[in-house]
Amino acid sequence: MGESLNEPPPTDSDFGAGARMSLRSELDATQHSAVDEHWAGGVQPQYGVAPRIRIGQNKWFNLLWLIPIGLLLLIVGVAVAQGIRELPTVQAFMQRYPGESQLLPGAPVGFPAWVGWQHFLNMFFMIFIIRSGITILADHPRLYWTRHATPGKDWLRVQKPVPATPLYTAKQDSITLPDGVGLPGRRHSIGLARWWHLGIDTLWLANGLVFYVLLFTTGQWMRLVPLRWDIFPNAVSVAIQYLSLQWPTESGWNNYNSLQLLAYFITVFIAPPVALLTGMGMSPALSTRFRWVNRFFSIQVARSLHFLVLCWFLLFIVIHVTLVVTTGALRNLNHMYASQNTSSWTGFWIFAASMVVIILGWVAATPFTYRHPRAVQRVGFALVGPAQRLLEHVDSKPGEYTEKDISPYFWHNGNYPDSANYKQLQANGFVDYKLAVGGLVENPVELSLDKLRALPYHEQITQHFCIQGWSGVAKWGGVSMQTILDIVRPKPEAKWVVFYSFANGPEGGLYYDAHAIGQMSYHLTMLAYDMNGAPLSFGHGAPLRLRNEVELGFKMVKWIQAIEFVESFAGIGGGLGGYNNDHEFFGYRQSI
Ligand SMILES: Nc1nc2c(c(=O)[nH]1)N[C@H]1C(S)=C(S)[C@@H](COP(=O)(O)O)O[C@H]1N2
Ligand SMILES: [Mo]
Repeated sequence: MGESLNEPPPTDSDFGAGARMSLRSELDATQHSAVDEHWAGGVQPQYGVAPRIRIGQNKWFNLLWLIPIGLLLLIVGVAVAQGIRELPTVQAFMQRYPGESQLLPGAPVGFPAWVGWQHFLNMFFMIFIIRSGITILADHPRLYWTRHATPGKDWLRVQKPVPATPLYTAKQDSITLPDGVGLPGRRHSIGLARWWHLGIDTLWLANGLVFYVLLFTTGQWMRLVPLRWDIFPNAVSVAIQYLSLQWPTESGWNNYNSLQLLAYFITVFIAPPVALLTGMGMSPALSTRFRWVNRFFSIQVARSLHFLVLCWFLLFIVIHVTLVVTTGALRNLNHMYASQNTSSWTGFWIFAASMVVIILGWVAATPFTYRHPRAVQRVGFALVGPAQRLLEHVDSKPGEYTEKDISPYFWHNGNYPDSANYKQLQANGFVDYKLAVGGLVENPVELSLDKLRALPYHEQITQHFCIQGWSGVAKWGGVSMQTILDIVRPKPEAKWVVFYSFANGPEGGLYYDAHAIGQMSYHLTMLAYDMNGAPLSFGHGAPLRLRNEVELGFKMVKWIQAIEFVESFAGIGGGLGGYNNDHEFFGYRQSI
């Protein structure tokens, strides 16, 4: 990219203090502090449909059918297992592989108290993680296997097919959950759900790390890791025993049966790392930086796998709880809650007390979130903010995606502009449009589209990551932000760059967003007036929009009317660095 300018910087007029103040006065300055009926512009609840999986091109299988089909398969499975159990070869096999796992010599017997604590904390954290995860899914209730989010190409949806309505937005596609299921349940509450999800994740991962360390320093790991090949035939044997309804004798105090060991191994050592990696696979900053990984492991593959990890955990929880209850509940509860191998009621009462804590947490979480959203935002940011800030320092280069990666469908999102001012500019093909750039700069300017087009052309093919979960690759053409910086020359005090839209946000007041000035000179930060080789359309932000590829989509203001360099965003709008932060409790940095 040549950054040299072949014409002197245009300076026909100033975006002076008065103009900036009048723009600021068009922002909504309310300090929103609760989630109520005005939420997200008074968006009406909209429930989804029963989950459906796509079969072939366009046939959809309703997953509710799995209930009768599963029951039928279970009955058939029981009959088959009972039948084959009578066969001499199967009997010989089961004699040879009775199902118990053989532990290494020196493996510990019984459970120390820390296992009980870790188990409780893990359960406690997972409730919030799972519920908020479901709310995040509900914000774009579709899953895909390619990096595109093409309607009709989803492999799973919990929503009707995408309507053909022009300018249908991803926000319109989001669905409501019952408040006791989602965390929170309200439609498009993803901002708050993410603080829960990512914040508690850090605690869950820390707990897991402590668990790993303790497992390996105490030898307890030997009870969980398949160390001998015969664990697999033994697991088959256990499966036949369960299915034929002649269950193996339990001796979990000493060691687990082989199937149990495999299930625990997956749950402790496979599922959590996969959850972490697939979670990070959805980060724009990471995906843009590690593009070779992202080629195979795109955000949508990551999101789909992340969902399948959830399915594993849910399946595990259901089977685990069922078996704990049906295979000597009191003894099992004593193992985990009282570190003793008896059939007394001690473990049960400790378990019951822990359930009271869990149920209280479960019931209180959503109402608490609606009443104290700023507290949820603050705590969440304290927990995950450091990781988000770290990832913002990746200055990726363009070039990984090519024309053939461009998405056939690019979702629309957000609130469209409808001011008279904008409509008039639009009606005249934006010939009267002027981008005002001012604030803490040496050389404030107003740039017409012609002047913008006369500046060095910058083009990039990049992937857009909407916070809701959809993605799309497009080719953006326009002006590098570096070029704008070279023209206006920010003063040293300038720390933030505020982009003002012509459009209001859903609750009124202009849409705006503040970006750290450091990111403005990144290779992939630009003002786009072209998309996929054509002038930017109305829906995608005509005449000008921002691209900053280390952040989530909501920060990329469309229909830009002005750019202001400031020292702090505290006095702008609600003071939190962006419309979504002020109104929907998003964060001002969202690289994950
Ligand atoms: N002015 C304005 N800009 C906006 C929004 C908005 O509501 N108003 N929505 C944001 C969100 S949430 C996303 S994901 C992208 C969507 O851009 P697209 O419609 O081109 O896909 O625009 C962002 N820019
Ligand atoms: Mo978005």
